[in-house]
Amino acid sequence: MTARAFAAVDLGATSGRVMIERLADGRVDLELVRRFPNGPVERSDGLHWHFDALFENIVAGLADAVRREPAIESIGIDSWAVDYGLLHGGALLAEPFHYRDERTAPGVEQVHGIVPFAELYRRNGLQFLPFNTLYQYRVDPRLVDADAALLIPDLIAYLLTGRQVAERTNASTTGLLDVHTSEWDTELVERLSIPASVLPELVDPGTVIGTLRPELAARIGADLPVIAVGSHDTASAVVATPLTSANSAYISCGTWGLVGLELADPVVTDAARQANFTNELGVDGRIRFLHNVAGLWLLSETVRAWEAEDGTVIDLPRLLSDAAETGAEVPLFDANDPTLSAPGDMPARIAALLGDRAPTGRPAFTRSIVESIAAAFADAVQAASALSQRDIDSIHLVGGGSLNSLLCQATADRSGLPVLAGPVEATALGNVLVQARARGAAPATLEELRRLISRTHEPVSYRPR
Ligand code: LFR
Repeated sequence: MTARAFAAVDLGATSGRVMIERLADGRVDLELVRRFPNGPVERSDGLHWHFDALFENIVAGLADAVRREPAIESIGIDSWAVDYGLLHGGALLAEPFHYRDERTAPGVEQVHGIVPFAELYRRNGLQFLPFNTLYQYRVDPRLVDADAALLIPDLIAYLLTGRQVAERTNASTTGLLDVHTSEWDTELVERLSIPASVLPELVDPGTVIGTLRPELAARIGADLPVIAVGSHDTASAVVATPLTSANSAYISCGTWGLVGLELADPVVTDAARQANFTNELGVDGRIRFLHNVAGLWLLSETVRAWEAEDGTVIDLPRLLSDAAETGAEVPLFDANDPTLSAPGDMPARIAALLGDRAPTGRPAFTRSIVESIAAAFADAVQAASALSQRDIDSIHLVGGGSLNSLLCQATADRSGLPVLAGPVEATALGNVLVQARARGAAPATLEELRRLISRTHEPVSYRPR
């Protein structure tokens, strides 16, 4: 059988990738074409994303992909959520802000002053995160000059095709989507004095957004359609998480660990609000009932600080194996402590939380981080189970974290549940499966798509000890 090929643009908070994925004989295989660094850049007015560089890398990566695989049929784009670019007359008004920028505090106060959080939660179903788009909009002085506000994947799709849309899974992270109807909550938008005219038409994953603008088609070397996928990276990751039953929880672990369940209906109870669980929209109208836990961010920022101190690159596998030797009896800290959110000296901030319990050597300090993340994962799985009244019998851990065996084992040990790790590239796989399905090259239901993933990517199993 000839393979059907698709291109995935998958942007994470620390790196972006362009990948080719091929479907043939009931398998889906990946080829990495280009990986490029990403991260916060400090400007005079705060933390931003280096958007021009990202876009250039995407276009160059797509051109490479088409050179390697002329049979590519379409392009899908996913990224982290909540951040956006403002457009006026089709031009970007400013470089998009990074969600870790700390300018949003007054926005939170203003929004909650107008719509108390309990009401907000009943309307949008979102956990409180200080960077949710609606808080960012409130403090963005340029919003009044804009004629469109596009989340990052939608912004890229617009620059590629010329069409402005809001893909629904990611739109659900703005806080402005009605959790019950999945439409813009126009009354909420009005109460918050956000100009409704900046909110584009909503589209579902699988919709053809448009075809490449002629000048980009010429650079990339093909006249390809851009198809909306689960453009929120976590939505794409959940598509390709090989959940086998309603009793499986998932952890999509990269910079963040997104811990939760896939549900048919939102849970917006007082208890869910108090536990800070979110009801983000998944592909095919499923609900991603989950909680954000600080994931590998804590480790990568720590390693970054140590590397700056040493002036050399740290061998991470070596550090983790040394950490494995130290034993699990290390002090724990709250991985979700708000003081750990911004970039900066992570070891010092963690040490401040641990006080005189802080381990002195780097391996034990690393172990403390890994065990604290795992403990937060286990707590979130338990909370998801209690809040949704569902028994959980296994955890699927996907994304970059699935390669960290110390973290996978610690999560199994602390939750008392088997952890099934992988695929590491769940997000890119989910991105492509939705494109392939839209083009008739993959089966119709999420369950069938997940069976395709389990056939191709056998998970690594960690039993609780
Ligand atoms: C993961 C993620 C989370 C979102 C956070 C910020 O990459 O998309 O789901 O809460 O980034 O956008």
